Amino acid sequence: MQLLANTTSPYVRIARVAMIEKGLDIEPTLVDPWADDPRLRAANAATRVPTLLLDDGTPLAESLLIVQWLELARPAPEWPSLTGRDAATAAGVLSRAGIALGAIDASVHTIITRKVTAPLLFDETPVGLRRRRTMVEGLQRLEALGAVLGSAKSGTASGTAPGTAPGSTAPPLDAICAVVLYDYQQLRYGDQPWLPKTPGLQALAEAMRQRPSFARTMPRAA
Ligand SMILES: N[C@@H](CCC(=O)N[C@@H](CS)C(=O)NCC(=O)O)C(=O)O
Repeated sequence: MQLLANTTSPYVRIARVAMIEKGLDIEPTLVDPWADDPRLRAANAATRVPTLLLDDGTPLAESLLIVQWLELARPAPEWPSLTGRDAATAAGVLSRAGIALGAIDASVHTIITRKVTAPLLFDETPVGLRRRRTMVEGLQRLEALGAVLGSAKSGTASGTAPGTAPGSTAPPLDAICAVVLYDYQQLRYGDQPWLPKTPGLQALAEAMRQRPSFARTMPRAA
């Protein structure tokens, strides 16, 4: 198995955290998607990270499809469930994960568009401001959901008794995505005055760093 990855992508981090929580702690193969790395291009028509090559050579693109495969390849109860073991739990987890993913998409879109619009700053255009609003509102909504994310982080979705300390049990997908969003925002926009203070998310992110899955995948600018 080979994970084609880079050190900054929040999508890569979602896949890596999920893999490590499922016991698949493989060293990523670092590639630069923007340099059209031939290994990435061969495996993924979109030439994007993450791309996971399974042992039989099957390439899996898209972070959430990798998570979907992991749920089947390493199912509960042997492994932690990342999305929940019943439809009602999964609905809550996936709904909250969707808020974080919308903000992650807006965040990455802003960074990528800066590459092509410079020196015009995309951020101040109507679309750029819309993306910023998505980031701000996404963070604020997740912050307001703190208690619910708190129950997710204590392992409710994976069937673990609620009330355990943050970071002490495997987090479901909503907590993974919320923390990936928070840490990516700090890396990319930590100095921006518009970035809202989200002390609940900050505490969750700091607690999750106790886990190797989060500590070893902290985003680093290339
Ligand atoms: N929806 C994809 C997004 C992946 C993605 O956009 N990855 C970026 C890095 S953050 C990339 O490889 N970009 C290269 C490109 O767009 O050409 C996922 O969830 O995996």
